Amino acid sequence: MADGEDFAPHSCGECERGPVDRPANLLPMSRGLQQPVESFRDAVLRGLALPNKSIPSRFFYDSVGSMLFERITTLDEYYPTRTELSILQQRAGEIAARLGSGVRLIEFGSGSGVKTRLLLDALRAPSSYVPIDISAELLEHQARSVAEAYPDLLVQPHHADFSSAFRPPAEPQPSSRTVVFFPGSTLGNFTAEAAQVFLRRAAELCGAGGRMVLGIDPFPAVPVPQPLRHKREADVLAAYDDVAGVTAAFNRNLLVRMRRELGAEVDPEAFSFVPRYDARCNRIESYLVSQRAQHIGVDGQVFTFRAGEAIHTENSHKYDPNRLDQLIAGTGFRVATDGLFTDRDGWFLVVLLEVVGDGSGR
Ligand code: AVI
Repeated sequence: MADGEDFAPHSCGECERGPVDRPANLLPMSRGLQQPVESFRDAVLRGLALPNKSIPSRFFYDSVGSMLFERITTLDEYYPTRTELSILQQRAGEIAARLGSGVRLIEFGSGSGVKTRLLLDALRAPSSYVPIDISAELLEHQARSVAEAYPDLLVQPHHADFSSAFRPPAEPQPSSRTVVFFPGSTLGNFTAEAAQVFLRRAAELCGAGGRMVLGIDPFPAVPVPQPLRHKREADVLAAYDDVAGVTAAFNRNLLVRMRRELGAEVDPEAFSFVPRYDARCNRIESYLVSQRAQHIGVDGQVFTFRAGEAIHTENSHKYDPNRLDQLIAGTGFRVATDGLFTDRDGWFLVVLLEVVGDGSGR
């Protein structure tokens, strides 16, 4: 399929207005998918056949899951979103000044949210904004809303799976440098190995002179002079175990999705949601645990569960701020001088990375 031909039918009302009122600064969506991504069906059949059952966390985000995630970001317990926002509210100007004028801003994940806007508002005459996302529908919708809000900015949505290799889009117009924006501590959902591969690809994508603005969830907290509240393991765990049960519903939605999309015979309520902090890997691990011995049927296959047997649904890695060099080493980036931006209590960290050499890591 040629570039720009892959818009999914979509019924948000805004997009139904059609090409006539497509903003002039919104370029057609380009495609960078190099290989077909694994479908939900294939991932479920593969994951439930493993000795340690698991389903990749990227399948959380259907329309219901995305809504539940939005609710998570507003929960009292879920500190990452509000603390990262507070950092950007206070320091976006400073960060933007370090990035310079005329940059091409590439965002992994199609943000049209507050964080993207805080950075775009602070940047001086950015040359273009390139949101990259696996969901063509969401991407087109979000890209349009940024294009409408910033009529002088060229918006170039790119449909790709940023967690695997992809062909980057050609630059629509010359820029001073490429900057990758990856907020929200989404890097934490990758394995350590995948995070390294991802950062390496991002450095190559940025090339010489490139920068990355990366949001991560530090644990232990970043040392600050007088924190009002110390960040404890219990705070990290509580962010994934909210009292209202929204994170539990977010996880169980995988089973609801299996029923709806794959006709699976499974009772989501027969699984409890169990998050736990693993100190060895410094991460929260999330599980759906079978409350009893049971069979579940998916697409003609039967999977047996013992009472207490779990489906691993997500890892959310935390990063020791004193060991950032380990995370970055060999990726083609280094932490920029004075490149750590944290909140008053040191609960979140926005890191400014700069490309070493041409970003190839050599
Ligand atoms: C998107 N990601 C960074 C979230 C996290 O904190 O791992 C997803 C999430 N899972 C449960 N709550 C939030």
